[in-house]
Amino acid sequence: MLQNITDAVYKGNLYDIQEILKESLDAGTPPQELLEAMLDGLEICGDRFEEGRYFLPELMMAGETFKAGMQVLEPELSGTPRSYEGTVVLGTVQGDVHDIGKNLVGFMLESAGFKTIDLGVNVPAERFASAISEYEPDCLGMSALLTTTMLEMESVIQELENEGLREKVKVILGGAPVSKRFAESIGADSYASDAASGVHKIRELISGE
Ligand code: B1M
Repeated sequence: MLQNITDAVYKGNLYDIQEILKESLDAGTPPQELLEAMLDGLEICGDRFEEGRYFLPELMMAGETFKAGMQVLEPELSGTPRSYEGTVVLGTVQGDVHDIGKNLVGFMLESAGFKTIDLGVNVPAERFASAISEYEPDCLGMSALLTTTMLEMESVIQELENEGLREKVKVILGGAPVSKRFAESIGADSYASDAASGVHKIRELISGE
Protein backbone atom coordinates (compact mmCIF):
# COMPACT_ATOMS: atom_id res chain seq x y z
CA MET A 1 0.00 0.00 0.00
CA LEU A 2 2.80 2.47 0.90
CA GLN A 3 4.53 1.65 -2.38
CA ASN A 4 1.30 2.52 -4.24
CA ILE A 5 1.37 5.95 -2.61
CA THR A 6 5.01 6.56 -3.50
CA ASP A 7 4.27 5.43 -7.06
CA ALA A 8 1.18 7.65 -7.31
CA VAL A 9 3.25 10.73 -6.36
CA TYR A 10 6.18 10.21 -8.69
CA LYS A 11 3.90 9.15 -11.54
CA GLY A 12 1.77 12.26 -10.91
CA ASN A 13 -1.38 10.23 -10.42
CA LEU A 14 -3.44 13.21 -9.32
CA TYR A 15 -6.79 11.53 -9.71
CA ASP A 16 -6.16 8.45 -7.55
CA ILE A 17 -3.95 9.74 -4.75
CA GLN A 18 -6.78 10.86 -2.46
CA GLU A 19 -8.64 7.58 -2.83
CA ILE A 20 -5.52 5.51 -2.13
CA LEU A 21 -4.74 7.58 0.97
CA LYS A 22 -8.30 7.31 2.30
CA GLU A 23 -8.20 3.53 1.86
CA SER A 24 -4.85 3.37 3.68
CA LEU A 25 -6.18 5.48 6.55
CA ASP A 26 -9.26 3.28 6.78
CA ALA A 27 -6.96 0.26 6.91
CA GLY A 28 -5.28 1.82 9.95
CA THR A 29 -1.98 3.01 8.46
CA PRO A 30 -0.62 5.91 10.54
CA PRO A 31 -0.83 9.22 8.61
CA GLN A 32 2.84 9.95 9.32
CA GLU A 33 3.81 6.81 7.37
CA LEU A 34 1.61 7.91 4.48
CA LEU A 35 3.30 11.32 4.48
CA GLU A 36 6.73 9.65 4.38
CA ALA A 37 5.59 7.52 1.43
CA MET A 38 4.48 10.64 -0.45
CA LEU A 39 7.83 12.33 0.30
CA ASP A 40 9.63 9.27 -1.10
CA GLY A 41 7.65 9.80 -4.32
CA LEU A 42 8.94 13.37 -4.62
CA GLU A 43 12.47 12.14 -3.99
CA ILE A 44 12.20 9.61 -6.85
CA CYS A 45 10.77 12.30 -9.09
CA GLY A 46 13.73 14.59 -8.27
CA ASP A 47 16.22 11.81 -8.98
CA ARG A 48 14.62 11.08 -12.36
CA PHE A 49 14.68 14.79 -13.21
CA GLU A 50 18.38 14.94 -12.37
CA GLU A 51 19.01 11.89 -14.57
CA GLY A 52 17.21 13.56 -17.47
CA ARG A 53 14.39 10.98 -17.47
CA TYR A 54 11.78 13.44 -16.16
CA PHE A 55 11.08 16.99 -17.27
CA LEU A 56 9.25 20.00 -15.87
CA PRO A 57 5.70 18.67 -16.51
CA GLU A 58 6.48 15.52 -14.49
CA LEU A 59 7.85 17.64 -11.63
CA MET A 60 4.71 19.75 -11.73
CA MET A 61 2.37 16.76 -11.71
CA ALA A 62 4.24 15.18 -8.81
CA GLY A 63 4.03 18.48 -6.87
CA GLU A 64 0.29 18.77 -7.54
CA THR A 65 -0.29 15.13 -6.57
CA PHE A 66 1.55 15.68 -3.30
CA LYS A 67 -0.61 18.73 -2.55
CA ALA A 68 -3.82 16.84 -3.33
CA GLY A 69 -2.66 14.11 -0.96
CA MET A 70 -2.00 16.63 1.79
CA GLN A 71 -5.65 17.70 1.64
CA VAL A 72 -6.50 14.22 2.90
CA LEU A 73 -3.62 13.90 5.38
CA GLU A 74 -3.61 17.33 7.01
CA PRO A 75 -6.71 16.82 9.18
CA GLU A 76 -5.28 13.48 10.31
CA LEU A 77 -1.86 14.89 11.14
CA SER A 78 -2.82 18.10 12.90
CA GLY A 79 -2.80 18.47 16.67
CA THR A 80 -4.98 20.88 18.62
CA PRO A 81 -2.85 23.68 20.04
CA ARG A 82 -4.13 25.25 23.24
CA SER A 83 -2.64 28.71 22.78
CA TYR A 84 0.02 30.29 20.58
CA GLU A 85 3.64 29.89 21.70
CA GLY A 86 4.85 32.56 19.31
CA THR A 87 4.48 34.05 15.85
CA VAL A 88 6.48 33.02 12.80
CA VAL A 89 6.62 34.69 9.40
CA LEU A 90 7.43 32.17 6.67
CA GLY A 91 8.22 32.44 2.98
CA THR A 92 10.12 31.05 0.02
CA VAL A 93 12.71 33.54 -1.22
CA GLN A 94 12.59 35.54 -4.44
CA GLY A 95 13.10 33.58 -7.65
CA ASP A 96 11.94 30.32 -6.09
CA VAL A 97 8.45 28.81 -6.39
CA HIS A 98 8.99 25.58 -4.44
CA ASP A 99 6.55 25.59 -1.55
CA ILE A 100 5.91 21.99 -0.50
CA GLY A 101 8.61 21.97 2.20
CA LYS A 102 7.67 25.44 3.42
CA ASN A 103 4.01 24.46 3.59
CA LEU A 104 4.91 21.39 5.63
CA VAL A 105 6.88 23.56 8.03
CA GLY A 106 3.94 25.99 8.29
CA PHE A 107 1.47 23.21 8.86
CA MET A 108 3.60 21.60 11.57
CA LEU A 109 4.20 24.95 13.25
CA GLU A 110 0.45 25.65 13.41
CA SER A 111 -0.16 22.15 14.75
CA ALA A 112 2.51 22.70 17.40
CA GLY A 113 0.93 25.97 18.54
CA PHE A 114 2.68 28.74 16.59
CA LYS A 115 0.81 31.46 14.75
CA THR A 116 2.15 31.32 11.21
CA ILE A 117 2.01 34.07 8.63
CA ASP A 118 2.88 32.57 5.26
CA LEU A 119 4.04 35.13 2.68
CA GLY A 120 4.01 32.50 -0.07
CA VAL A 121 6.67 31.98 -2.73
CA ASN A 122 8.97 34.25 -4.71
CA VAL A 123 9.02 36.72 -1.83
CA PRO A 124 11.30 39.76 -2.32
CA ALA A 125 13.61 40.88 0.51
CA GLU A 126 11.60 44.11 0.93
CA ARG A 127 8.40 42.11 1.51
CA PHE A 128 10.08 40.01 4.22
CA ALA A 129 11.24 43.22 5.90
CA SER A 130 7.83 44.90 5.69
CA ALA A 131 6.19 41.78 7.15
CA ILE A 132 8.56 41.93 10.14
CA SER A 133 7.47 45.55 10.79
CA GLU A 134 3.82 44.71 10.23
CA TYR A 135 3.43 41.48 12.25
CA GLU A 136 6.33 41.81 14.73
CA PRO A 137 6.92 38.03 14.74
CA ASP A 138 9.30 36.23 17.09
CA CYS A 139 10.87 34.38 14.20
CA LEU A 140 11.38 34.62 10.43
CA GLY A 141 11.66 31.32 8.54
CA MET A 142 12.96 31.29 4.97
CA SER A 143 12.94 28.40 2.54
CA ALA A 144 14.89 27.90 -0.71
CA LEU A 145 15.20 24.84 -2.94
CA LEU A 146 17.61 26.08 -5.57
CA THR A 147 21.34 26.60 -5.16
CA THR A 148 20.86 29.88 -7.01
CA THR A 149 18.01 31.24 -4.86
CA MET A 150 19.51 30.29 -1.49
CA LEU A 151 21.79 33.29 -2.02
CA GLU A 152 18.68 35.49 -1.73
CA MET A 153 18.56 34.61 1.95
CA GLU A 154 21.61 36.76 2.52
CA SER A 155 19.89 39.68 0.75
CA VAL A 156 16.93 39.32 3.12
CA ILE A 157 19.19 39.39 6.19
CA GLN A 158 20.98 42.41 4.72
CA GLU A 159 17.63 44.12 4.14
CA LEU A 160 16.65 43.48 7.77
CA GLU A 161 19.96 45.06 8.84
CA ASN A 162 19.39 48.07 6.58
CA GLU A 163 15.91 48.61 8.02
CA GLY A 164 17.09 48.23 11.64
CA LEU A 165 14.98 45.09 12.07
CA ARG A 166 17.59 42.35 12.39
CA GLU A 167 17.78 42.45 16.20
CA LYS A 168 13.99 42.26 16.50
CA VAL A 169 13.57 38.81 15.01
CA LYS A 170 15.26 35.40 15.05
CA VAL A 171 16.04 34.03 11.59
CA ILE A 172 15.95 30.34 10.66
CA LEU A 173 16.69 28.85 7.23
CA GLY A 174 15.68 25.60 5.55
CA GLY A 175 15.49 23.87 2.21
CA ALA A 176 17.47 21.09 0.54
CA PRO A 177 20.56 23.06 -0.60
CA VAL A 178 20.90 25.02 2.65
CA SER A 179 23.29 23.87 5.40
CA LYS A 180 24.14 24.84 8.95
CA ARG A 181 27.43 26.20 7.70
CA PHE A 182 25.73 28.34 5.06
CA ALA A 183 23.23 29.65 7.63
CA GLU A 184 26.05 30.64 9.98
CA SER A 185 28.04 32.23 7.17
CA ILE A 186 25.24 34.64 6.28
CA GLY A 187 24.36 35.51 9.88
CA ALA A 188 21.16 33.49 10.38
CA ASP A 189 20.36 32.28 13.91
CA SER A 190 19.54 28.70 13.00
CA TYR A 191 19.07 26.08 10.31
CA ALA A 192 16.79 23.03 10.10
CA SER A 193 17.11 20.06 7.77
CA ASP A 194 13.45 19.02 8.05
CA ALA A 195 10.09 20.34 9.19
CA ALA A 196 10.05 18.56 12.55
CA SER A 197 13.48 19.83 13.59
CA GLY A 198 12.43 23.25 12.24
CA VAL A 199 9.60 23.38 14.77
CA HIS A 200 11.97 22.21 17.51
CA LYS A 201 14.60 24.83 16.66
CA ILE A 202 12.05 27.63 16.37
CA ARG A 203 10.76 26.71 19.82
CA GLU A 204 14.34 26.90 21.16
CA LEU A 205 14.99 30.22 19.44
CA ILE A 206 11.81 31.76 20.82
CA SER A 207 12.19 30.44 24.37
CA GLY A 208 15.86 31.43 24.37
CA GLU A 209 16.92 27.95 25.59
CO1 B1M B 1 12.10 21.72 -8.74
N1 B1M B 1 13.98 21.36 -8.42
N2 B1M B 1 12.59 23.03 -10.11
N3 B1M B 1 10.20 21.86 -9.03
N4 B1M B 1 11.91 20.20 -7.64
C1 B1M B 1 14.31 20.47 -7.31
C2 B1M B 1 14.46 21.27 -6.01
C3 B1M B 1 15.67 19.82 -7.79
C4 B1M B 1 16.58 19.36 -6.63
C5 B1M B 1 15.38 18.66 -8.79
C6 B1M B 1 16.63 17.95 -9.20
O1 B1M B 1 17.34 18.43 -10.06
N5 B1M B 1 16.92 16.80 -8.61
C7 B1M B 1 16.28 20.99 -8.65
C8 B1M B 1 17.17 21.98 -7.90
C9 B1M B 1 18.64 21.83 -8.21
C10 B1M B 1 19.44 22.79 -7.42
O2 B1M B 1 19.36 23.99 -7.57
N6 B1M B 1 20.26 22.25 -6.55
C11 B1M B 1 15.03 21.66 -9.19
C12 B1M B 1 14.99 22.50 -10.33
C13 B1M B 1 16.29 22.61 -11.13
C14 B1M B 1 13.83 23.19 -10.73
C15 B1M B 1 13.66 24.15 -11.92
C16 B1M B 1 14.83 25.13 -12.12
C17 B1M B 1 13.42 23.27 -13.17
C18 B1M B 1 13.37 24.04 -14.48
O3 B1M B 1 12.58 24.94 -14.65
N7 B1M B 1 14.22 23.65 -15.38
C19 B1M B 1 12.34 24.88 -11.57
C20 B1M B 1 12.59 26.16 -10.75
C21 B1M B 1 11.35 26.98 -10.55
C22 B1M B 1 11.63 28.13 -9.59
O4 B1M B 1 11.50 27.94 -8.39
N8 B1M B 1 11.99 29.28 -10.10
C23 B1M B 1 11.66 23.86 -10.72
C24 B1M B 1 10.28 23.76 -10.60
C25 B1M B 1 9.62 22.80 -9.85
C26 B1M B 1 8.09 22.66 -9.85
C27 B1M B 1 7.37 24.00 -9.82
C28 B1M B 1 7.68 21.92 -11.08
C29 B1M B 1 7.87 21.73 -8.58
C30 B1M B 1 7.56 22.52 -7.30
C31 B1M B 1 6.10 22.45 -6.92
C32 B1M B 1 5.86 23.15 -5.61
O5 B1M B 1 6.72 23.27 -4.74
N9 B1M B 1 4.66 23.64 -5.50
C33 B1M B 1 9.26 21.12 -8.39
C34 B1M B 1 9.49 19.97 -7.59
C35 B1M B 1 8.27 19.21 -7.11
C36 B1M B 1 10.81 19.55 -7.25
C37 B1M B 1 11.23 18.31 -6.43
C38 B1M B 1 10.99 17.06 -7.28
C39 B1M B 1 10.54 18.13 -5.10
C40 B1M B 1 10.67 19.34 -4.16
C41 B1M B 1 9.92 19.06 -2.90
O6 B1M B 1 8.81 19.58 -2.73
N10 B1M B 1 10.45 18.18 -2.02
C42 B1M B 1 12.78 18.60 -6.17
C43 B1M B 1 13.63 17.35 -6.07
C44 B1M B 1 13.80 16.86 -4.65
O7 B1M B 1 13.56 17.57 -3.69
N11 B1M B 1 14.28 15.69 -4.52
C45 B1M B 1 13.06 19.68 -7.15
C46 B1M B 1 9.75 17.73 -0.81
C47 B1M B 1 9.87 18.80 0.28
C48 B1M B 1 9.12 18.34 1.53
O8 B1M B 1 11.25 18.90 0.56
O9 B1M B 1 11.29 21.40 0.10
O10 B1M B 1 13.42 20.12 0.69
P1 B1M B 1 11.95 20.32 0.82
O11 B1M B 1 11.62 20.58 2.36
C49 B1M B 1 12.16 19.77 3.38
C50 B1M B 1 13.44 20.33 3.99
O12 B1M B 1 14.28 20.96 3.06
C51 B1M B 1 12.93 21.23 5.09
O13 B1M B 1 11.71 20.60 5.52
C52 B1M B 1 11.16 19.78 4.49
C53 B1M B 1 10.98 18.32 4.95
O14 B1M B 1 10.56 18.16 6.22
N12 B1M B 1 12.64 22.62 4.85
C54 B1M B 1 12.67 23.51 5.88
C55 B1M B 1 12.27 23.27 3.74
N13 B1M B 1 12.08 24.57 4.01
C56 B1M B 1 12.31 24.74 5.32
C57 B1M B 1 12.25 25.88 6.12
C58 B1M B 1 12.57 25.74 7.48
C59 B1M B 1 12.92 24.52 8.01
C60 B1M B 1 12.98 23.39 7.22
O15 B1M B 1 12.52 26.76 8.34
C61 B1M B 1 12.11 28.01 7.87
